[in-house]
Amino acid sequence: MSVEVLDSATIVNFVEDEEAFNISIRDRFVHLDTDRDGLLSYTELLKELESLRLFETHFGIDVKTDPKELAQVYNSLFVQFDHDSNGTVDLEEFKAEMKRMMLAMANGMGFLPVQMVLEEGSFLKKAVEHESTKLAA
Ligand SMILES: [Ca+2]
Ligand SMILES: [Ca+2]
Repeated sequence: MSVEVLDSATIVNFVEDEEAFNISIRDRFVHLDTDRDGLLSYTELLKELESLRLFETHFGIDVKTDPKELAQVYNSLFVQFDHDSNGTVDLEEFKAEMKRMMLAMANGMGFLPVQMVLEEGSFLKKAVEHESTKLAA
């Protein structure tokens, strides 16, 4: 875990760099697919949804959320990922939905940088790393 500052440009640049984004998506997918069947089950995808911290934080402030409510939201997110409703999320579904979610998140941030606690290997962390390699180059 580390505290990083990110803004909407960091996320948008990352998503729009198709090569870097695709590599990260594949990495993340393989990492989440713990039983290695090439598909993400609800439990497997849940780890990703939790690391995105969509609901626990709001502008860096921890918000307490009812676990029951949270489970419902995660459930409906899973349905959103599972475009063909076959009960699992494949790589293409994962990629399409992650892209959409990241852009929605960037939109919601506006232009103000946000401080967030990020997990190693999580998607937002990758976005921050992507930005710093670009600055170094
Ligand atoms: Ca799996
Ligand atoms: Ca599916």
